[in-house]
Amino acid sequence: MVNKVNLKQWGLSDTTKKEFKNYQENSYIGRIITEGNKIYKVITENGELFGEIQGKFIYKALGTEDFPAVGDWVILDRNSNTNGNAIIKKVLTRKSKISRKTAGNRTDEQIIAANIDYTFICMSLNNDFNIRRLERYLTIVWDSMSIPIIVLTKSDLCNDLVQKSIEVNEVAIGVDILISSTVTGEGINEIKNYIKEGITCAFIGSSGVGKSSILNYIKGKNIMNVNELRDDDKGRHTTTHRQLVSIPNGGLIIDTPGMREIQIIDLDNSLDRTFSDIEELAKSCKFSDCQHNSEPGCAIKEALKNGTLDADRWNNYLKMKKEIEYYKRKTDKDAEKEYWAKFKKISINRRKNNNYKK
Ligand SMILES: Nc1nc2c(ncn2[C@@H]2O[C@H](COP(=O)(O)OP(=O)(O)OP(=O)(O)O)[C@@H](O)[C@H]2O)c(=O)[nH]1
Ligand SMILES: [Mg+2]
Ligand SMILES: [Zn+2]
Repeated sequence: MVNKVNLKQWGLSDTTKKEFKNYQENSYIGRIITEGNKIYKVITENGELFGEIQGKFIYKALGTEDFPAVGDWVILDRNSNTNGNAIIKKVLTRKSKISRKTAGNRTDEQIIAANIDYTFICMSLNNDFNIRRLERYLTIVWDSMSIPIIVLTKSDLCNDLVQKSIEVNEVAIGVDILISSTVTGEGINEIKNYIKEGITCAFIGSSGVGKSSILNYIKGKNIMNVNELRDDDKGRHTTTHRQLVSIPNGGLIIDTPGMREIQIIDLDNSLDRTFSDIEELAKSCKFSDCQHNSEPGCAIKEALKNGTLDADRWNNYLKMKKEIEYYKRKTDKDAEKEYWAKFKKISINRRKNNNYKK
């Protein structure tokens, strides 16, 4: 069969390609373009097809985190739609993911987008302007392992640009800051400069700041709906689902619906809730600081031995705990400094390489 789609243009990296090579029979690779009701639209070498997750996958998933998200590279059991929807067998390792705590009382992590190179944090220069909120968005993006870029939108509606730019600079050391307007066209070329072939960018930010307008402007046609009737930053969400769109001359953009309230994931709490049975069990260990290795009177070891605690579940718990330790280390002060320095360096190198033109 002749390959119609070059997946490299859809962001396929050598690392992901290599990982895919471990899967042989009945395995095809694709990238999630959009999602609705657990049906996924996937781009493959043969074009777009629909995929769904298989029972085993649902069973194994601990939380929404483990489900495929827009931008994910996945393994499918077929490469055409002719025999019904493809089954998504696996999500390949993510190089980055933007996530947040699910609204309401569920503590599951919600993946907004995966495998992103640059995340454009959009904030409008009029009604939406709020430095504290910008800080929270920045935290989310630093944690995602993608590189944040701040886009101050609707410059045509702002008459104290200098003051606002200074405020943003103060909280965003080492981060590129762009000013844009889809009315005057200001800053659009600067945004475009990042979106090169194979590069995936995500637009995040509150509802109504103009994310979809920028995408439409760049794409040169109305891919995403924009609500022309509303005259402020409030009101209904216009974009209702996340979508990965390819840009002429290379590059990919993931448009996302505006976030109403953003929360940083409360990891400890989430661990307790997801594994309340294990936390409960650990309370009956003989020693309160039991590491569940070889201590006498360990309730966990006992439960694993007599089968009341599933070994897989225990291993998942350990894995998640490790991730949380990592996350905590990463967010403590010294690690944070290191983190900023690293991205500052990337940002400087990028300027040197002249990818960034002012
Ligand atoms: N004056 C001005 N208005 C803009 C600009 N960009 C977008 N708008 C208007 O702002 C409103 C919201 O724009 P959208 O692009 O739908 O915003 P969004 O961020 O995609 O919103 P959600 O999809 O709800 O998250 C629309 O009425 C746009 O016409 C701009 O640069 N200047
Ligand atoms: Mg939108
Ligand atoms: Zn124990």
